[in-house]
Amino acid sequence: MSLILHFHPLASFCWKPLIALYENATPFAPVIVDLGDEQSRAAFLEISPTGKMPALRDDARDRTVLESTIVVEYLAAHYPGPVELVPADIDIALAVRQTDRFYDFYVQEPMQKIVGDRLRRQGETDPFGVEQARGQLRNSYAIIEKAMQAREWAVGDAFTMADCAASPALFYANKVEPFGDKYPAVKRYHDRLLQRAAFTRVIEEAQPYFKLFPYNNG
Ligand SMILES: N[C@@H](CCC(=O)N[C@@H](CS)C(=O)NCC(=O)O)C(=O)O
Repeated sequence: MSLILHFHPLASFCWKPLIALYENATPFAPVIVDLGDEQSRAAFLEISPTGKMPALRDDARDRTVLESTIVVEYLAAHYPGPVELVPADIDIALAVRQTDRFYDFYVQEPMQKIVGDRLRRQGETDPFGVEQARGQLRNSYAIIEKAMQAREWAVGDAFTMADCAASPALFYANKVEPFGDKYPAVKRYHDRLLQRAAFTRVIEEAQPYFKLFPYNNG
């Protein structure tokens, strides 16, 4: 098998390339990284020196690709399939990249801050930072609410890398700062993403690990 994805089934940034791989039925070998296991951690640090996942190894092309967005870009360029993850039209591609950045920086990052704080020891938490992160999520929801009024997918007329980024970002953000009734277009978009077979599969595969998620509510 040429492609090896190093990831963890619960890790939100890892869901982006997983969704991309499943969308195009791209064959790959999965390697689950356990950062709590000395051997697994040491092996992973050889591949990804920052310790951040996902990482994609492509033996056929002798490449190691880091950063979830770059992994999806790499798949789009070298292992294309029926779902055009990064459209050929440069203006649409730029909008896809911009939206992918939006979901990473302004949805995933504040969500990670809130989750990470829950895992801190007593006395080491950062309530001010968490409140700021919640405010940033609500601001992002308002931006998405406006953008998604009449849209099916994040950019253009078809599912792209931007939707790969939005899927885990909205899934986990909704767990830590629920959309409630205030953002119906965000909820509709999230529901649409949940109906994609690739995303359903990723969530199903994460089920055994959800007990480790500190905001797990079933
Ligand atoms: N910018 C990176 C972020 C990756 C990231 O934050 N990954 C998390 C999992 S969702 C991770 O590796 N956490 C392990 C750690 O920080 O020790 C990307 O897009 O790949």
